[in-house]
Amino acid sequence: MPTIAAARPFPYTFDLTTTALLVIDMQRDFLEPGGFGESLGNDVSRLRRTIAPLGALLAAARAAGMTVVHTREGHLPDLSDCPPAKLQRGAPRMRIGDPGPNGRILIRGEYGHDIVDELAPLPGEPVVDKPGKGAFHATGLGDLLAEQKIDSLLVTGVTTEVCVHTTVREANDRGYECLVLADCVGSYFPEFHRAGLDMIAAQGGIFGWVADSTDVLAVLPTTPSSYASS
Ligand code: C5J
Repeated sequence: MPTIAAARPFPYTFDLTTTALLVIDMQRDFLEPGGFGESLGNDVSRLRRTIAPLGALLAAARAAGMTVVHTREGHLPDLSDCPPAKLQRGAPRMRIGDPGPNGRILIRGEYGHDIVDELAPLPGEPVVDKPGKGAFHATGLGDLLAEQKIDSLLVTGVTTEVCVHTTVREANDRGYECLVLADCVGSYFPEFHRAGLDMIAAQGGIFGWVADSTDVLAVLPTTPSSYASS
C-alpha cells in the first residue's frame, strides 16, 4: 500500500481501493471575482494557487483509478435550505441569492455555483451539493462513501479553515482517516491557512494528517492495473 513518509505528524498509509480524493467547493463563487467569496470582502486571487497542483493530483488520481468526489456549497433557488442565520450574517455587498455577474450568488444551477473549468468533474464522478460548510451535513456523502467501502480521504479544496476544516472534523468523527494536501487547500487568510493545517496534525494528528500533493504524486501508480498487480 502507498505510504506518505513525509506526512505530519507521522507517515500516512492508504489503500487506493478504499481511499477517495475529495475535492471541496472549487467553485467560481469562491475562486473568481463577482461571487460569494468576493462579496464578503475577500481577495479571491489568494485561492487560485491551489488550481494547478489540484489539477495535477486530480489527473493522477483518475489515472490510478481512485474514487473522486467533488462537492459544491450552495442553495436551492427558493433558499428553503438556507438557514436565516447564514443568510443574514455579516454585511456582505451581496447576499446569498442576490444577482451577481456570475448569476445568483451561491445558488445551484447558476454559473458561479459551478466548479472552475480547470477542475471540471468527469462524467460519472459524483458531485455532492451541500447547503452547509461540512460535506456530510444534509448530504448523501456518507452513504455514497459507505457504498464504495471508502474509509480514507485525501482532502483538497477551499477554504482551509471553513469548509475543508468542517468536513475533516465531520469525517474524523465518522472514523475516516483524512490526509489534507497543504498545497491543494487554500484560504483568503494566510494565517488561518497555516493554523488550520497545524490544528489538523497537532496533538498526534487529532483530526488527521497533512502533506503536499507532490508526496502523493510520488507514490500513486500511473494505471489502475499496476496497482492491482503490485
Ligand atoms: C466558505 C467554503 N468559506 N467552501 N465556504 O464560506 O469554505
